[in-house]
Amino acid sequence: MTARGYGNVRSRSRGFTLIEMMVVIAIIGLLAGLIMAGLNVARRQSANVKARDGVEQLETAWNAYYVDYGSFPTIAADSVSPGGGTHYETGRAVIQILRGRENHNGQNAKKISYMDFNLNATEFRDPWGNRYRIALDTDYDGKVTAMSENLRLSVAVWSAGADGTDDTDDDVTSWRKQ
Ligand SMILES: [Ca+2]
Repeated sequence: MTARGYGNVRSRSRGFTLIEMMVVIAIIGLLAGLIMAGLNVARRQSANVKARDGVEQLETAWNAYYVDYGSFPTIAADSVSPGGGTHYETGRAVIQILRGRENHNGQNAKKISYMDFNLNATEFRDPWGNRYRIALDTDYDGKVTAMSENLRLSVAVWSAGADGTDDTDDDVTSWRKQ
């Protein structure tokens, strides 16, 4: 009895076989893969939250601007025309107007601060490095066109999402609350 028990202890302490080592390595690899996948999902979600925050801040800022002034500025400097209709990007002129510290061609003449930006910021980019897009109802017909959508809104703001392309599933928009 004693001798056999001793033998069992010896065989248990002989270490891992090659197959056992391979199984352990495979399991570690699998776990590492799962952790990396989880981190990627978390990173994507946090970027989406950040983009939504930027979109909502810009939407709120422009709506407040309209309440204060009763009109929208026409911003030649930051105009873009993606697929028809004039839109604005969050470049220098938009930032100057919304931060309200300096005067941009008489726009925001009361110098009201609608949004905070870094002191030296000349543009405002989404988490994927692209400027936000803004559509303002500058002809006051109660509608704006944003990407391929006609919206009964006076302000529409969006980020093109991770792929940097308008009108794809990953866009973050002020009118679709995902
Ligand atoms: Ca997109």
